[in-house]
Amino acid sequence: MAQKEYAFPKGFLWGTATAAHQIEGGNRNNNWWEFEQRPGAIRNGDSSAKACDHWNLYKKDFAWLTKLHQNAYRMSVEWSRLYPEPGRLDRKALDRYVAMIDELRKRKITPFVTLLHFTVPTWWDRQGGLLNRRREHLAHFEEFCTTVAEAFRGKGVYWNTINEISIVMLGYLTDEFPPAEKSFLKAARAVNTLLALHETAYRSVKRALPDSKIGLVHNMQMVQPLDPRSLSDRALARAVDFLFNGSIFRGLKTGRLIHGKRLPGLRGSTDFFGLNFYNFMQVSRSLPDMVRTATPDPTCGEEKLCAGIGWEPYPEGLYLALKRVAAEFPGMPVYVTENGIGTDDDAWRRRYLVDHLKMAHRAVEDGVDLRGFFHWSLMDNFEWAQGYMSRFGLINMDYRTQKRTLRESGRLYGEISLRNAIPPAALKKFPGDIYRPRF
Ligand code: IFM
Repeated sequence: MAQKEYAFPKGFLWGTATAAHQIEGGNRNNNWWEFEQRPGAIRNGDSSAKACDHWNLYKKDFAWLTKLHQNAYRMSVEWSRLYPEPGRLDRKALDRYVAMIDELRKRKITPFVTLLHFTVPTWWDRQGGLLNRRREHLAHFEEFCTTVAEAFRGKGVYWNTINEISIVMLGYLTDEFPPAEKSFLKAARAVNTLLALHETAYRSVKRALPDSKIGLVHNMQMVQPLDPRSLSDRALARAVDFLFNGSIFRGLKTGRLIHGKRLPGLRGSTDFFGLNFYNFMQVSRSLPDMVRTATPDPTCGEEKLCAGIGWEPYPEGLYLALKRVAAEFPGMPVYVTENGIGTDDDAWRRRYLVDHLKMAHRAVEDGVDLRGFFHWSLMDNFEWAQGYMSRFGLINMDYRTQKRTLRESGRLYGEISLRNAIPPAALKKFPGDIYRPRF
């Protein structure tokens, strides 16, 4: 039987994704930098001080994009770098970001720019941060978004407003994110502020650049009851799904915040959907912390604990997530704005990539208007509370020397981008069925 061809639609975007704080180095004016100073907050005491020194090495890093035949790249602009103090714009920093965008364009790479990827300026955080939804407080973000939009005018940028509202919310449910508090009430309030920040970004960029394409980026959590026969597990799964996914979808569709009040301008405030997909969540009151992100016996290549973070791959979940987005937002273009695995086992990374792309392809065959795929990430980087231990890159980082070395997975991804299809050799190497967790 002839081998199935996994070719993607013409004009498909192939990219990698990064975020300023994780790669640039030198971002000391935001809430994450403050969090990093807390003893024990970051694994092995790692710090983002230098990270990949991308702020200085961006040209070299972008040359890799060309070598990998990329036609798109997702990056973020660091609000605290442009506005280290309220109302004071650092023009030199802005010029550097403009130079980055120009460098990408010179290389015929479409930039996707995220306006808020986890970090907020320290001064803004001290004024109430994500718990303050007052108009004057949000106006600072509006100023930042307008500045960036005007600076990037005419440069063919696609815009991502906020990265992963539901993950930022974890700062109010777990110790892994700042401010590391535990309060459902505050978590819900933070989600509302983040939705308001999304609306602010959408409105500011549209006002400055009416023709621009702007989308929210959502990390879809596939939430399942640990025991599908248990009423209580099923009820918990529904509640958690609403908190992580449903509240965001409903906000975009109806303009309602988590408590049901309407926010003017929120309804319909996304031109495309940015989907980040990594893992699943099984929930039950009987589990420690009520949740687990890997089955008791995952395969996961050499490492028992997938991703070093304990996430078990779930390729089929990407297909299901894409189908859900298409059902929630019929006819809306979708981009997979992140997908990848933190592992030292690069063969496993290649399998992960191939398995997920097969599922993305299946969604396309089913009619999902998927327009691009961004692998997380271009190179290993500062993985937040996990520090540098979790390696997500197509490029290996030696943090001591700043030497970058292309991994086999990088070569494979380059070939996929060049062919706009999964190459036959990769299909042969990772044949048959995708990896399936044993739920
Ligand atoms: O590194 C993060 C990124 O900042 C947001 N999405 C998930 C990635 C892997 O954890």
